[in-house]
Amino acid sequence: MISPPCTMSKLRFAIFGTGFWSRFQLAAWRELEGAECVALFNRTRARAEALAKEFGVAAVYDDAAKLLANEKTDFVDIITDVGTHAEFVALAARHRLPVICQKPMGRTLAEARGMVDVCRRAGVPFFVHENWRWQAPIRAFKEVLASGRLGRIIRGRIDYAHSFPVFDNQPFLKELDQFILTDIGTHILDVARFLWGEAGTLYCQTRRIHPDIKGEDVATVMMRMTDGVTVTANMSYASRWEFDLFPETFLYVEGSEGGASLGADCTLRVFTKAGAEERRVEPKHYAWADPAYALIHSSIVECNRNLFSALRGEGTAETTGADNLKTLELVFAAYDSAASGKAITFR
Ligand code: 89V
Repeated sequence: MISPPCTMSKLRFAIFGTGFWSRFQLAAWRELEGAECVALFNRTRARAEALAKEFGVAAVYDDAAKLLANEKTDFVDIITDVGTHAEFVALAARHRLPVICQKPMGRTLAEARGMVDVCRRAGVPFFVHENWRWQAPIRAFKEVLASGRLGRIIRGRIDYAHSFPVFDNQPFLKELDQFILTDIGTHILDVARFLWGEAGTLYCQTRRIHPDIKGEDVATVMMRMTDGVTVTANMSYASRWEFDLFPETFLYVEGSEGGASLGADCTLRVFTKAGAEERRVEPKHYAWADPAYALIHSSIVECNRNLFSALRGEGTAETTGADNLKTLELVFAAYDSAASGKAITFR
């Protein structure tokens, strides 16, 4: 059993859902002083019991309503499948509890809007656990953009193309009618917004290459951002490269005074008239991380840190439910565009 760190004035929370992702989320919470998981809920009780035993969580439930009725909690962290997000967010809101929900927030834009609304009406903070933008190399790339060194920004590109068998650890992904845009597109289009602001127009093409999955596993999204920058996002779980660098995201930007790229092995390269510089942006390594997902798992800690500071009233959360609706608007517009073959205009 892993013993909890010594902390003062803790916020007590419950986790709903103890599948593949929860153990990393729970381990990441333990990196922060002041957060204490007091109860786990899972429909299959045995899975919650196993996780509770390993992490020393006191209470286990197979009924989420009972958990909230019995336990004193300060917030809820929802890590269940997307089909149950709305129900559990509404339950937490009825208990006047702040709530964190995994991505994708909802199955449809209407459902997600309803979730934001339910929390707004209950007066409870609502956050989406959108961790991708918290990856250290992506934060470093953003700093280069914000420095102004590249001059006027002309074009950006995001590449996330791998052949890593995501379905092995998360078999439910095979069953999704809408796959890559809801699973990775939520992350990648959120990164596009984080780096380059809001989109004015969007055009998308999708494909299915794996024969044994329901949804699309390739998506190409092209956007014109409101300030005129053109951004292309290439996503694939069917592309075989010489070296599969899952889960790295490659970034490129062209500016009037220089450019930057984030490439293999988290290598950040910046070039201007003054010359070129290159460095590796090493993400923090945690012993509990799955080596295949280490880059993402370290970003869970930073995402939790940001949301936790907001929960404590000490900082501002980046990925509120309201903010994440703008990312989901892009995701679902991408499906609309792929179905119609037409570009979508937002504003
Ligand atoms: O982080 C995620 O959303 C995961 C994975 C990287 C495997 O797609 O589902």
